[in-house]
Amino acid sequence: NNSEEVSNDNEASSDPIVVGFSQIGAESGWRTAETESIKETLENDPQFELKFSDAQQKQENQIKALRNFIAQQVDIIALAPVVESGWETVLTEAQEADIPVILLDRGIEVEDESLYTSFIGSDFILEGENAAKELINLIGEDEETNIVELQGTVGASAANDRMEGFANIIDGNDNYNIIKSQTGEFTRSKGKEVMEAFLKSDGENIDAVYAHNDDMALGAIQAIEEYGLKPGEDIKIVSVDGIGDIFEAVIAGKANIIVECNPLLGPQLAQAAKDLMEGKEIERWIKTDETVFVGAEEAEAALPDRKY
Ligand code: GYE
Repeated sequence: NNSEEVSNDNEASSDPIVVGFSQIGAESGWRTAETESIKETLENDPQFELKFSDAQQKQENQIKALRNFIAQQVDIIALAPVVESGWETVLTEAQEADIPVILLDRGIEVEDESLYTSFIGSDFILEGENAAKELINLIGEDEETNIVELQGTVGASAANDRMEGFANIIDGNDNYNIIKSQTGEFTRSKGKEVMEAFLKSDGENIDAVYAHNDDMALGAIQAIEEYGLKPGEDIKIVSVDGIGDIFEAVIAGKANIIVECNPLLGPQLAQAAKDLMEGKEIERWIKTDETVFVGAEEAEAALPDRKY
């Protein structure tokens, strides 16, 4: 009796797991890398079928996409939520349709935690704390330091928590002050624009930039150069993500500290989806190991192994 073989055959020919993924958009190098990771993993694996939807930064588009996925009866919904609030209604609809929702990379605020199964992503509060600690280490705790902050997308968990984490540390040191804080929407162009405005009003008073992502830091670097100051020297730069371009900037001495945030979430999503379909319990928060790089030497040493 070859029942084992038969069941293997069944498995190989069984329907793929249909994953509907609502992505935020393409605002940053980080997000492009995340999209690629998910497409590469799920599209190259015959066990999966991926339905991909780009929301172009709009929550209403994400809600529409989720409703489409529900109507199509996908097996699993993966959601990278642009903002934290406003998800109750559509997630209740998913729950009523018995479709598990996995949150990817950003978190949400809901009273009923059962509205999603799991969160795959980073600890943004910790990232903010690490950014502040390393900046204080670099400059020295006794130095009067005026910081300008480039915030991510308004209402996004990645922005709220990176702000909170940074403040947790800075608040404990009277020499360190955030003199300006504004959103740069996680983009290079907006980061540059906001930095130009900061320089115009506070020019020579700015000692450091804390950018919630690398793209805004890269925009700020450009603004500082155009203003006639040296980024990385006159104005220290710390940012979060770890994309290729910021490594190049740190190696060139134009930025100082990289707080890594891993966008390559495809493999973890695939694993979680398989486990769920097999009826296994999955972890509530699936995290990745992340690190910090300080200075040109560390950045240069790490560069050959960088994957995004
Ligand atoms: O840091 C930023 C992006 O949600 C963690 O969104 C993500 C953030 C990332 O656009 O670059």
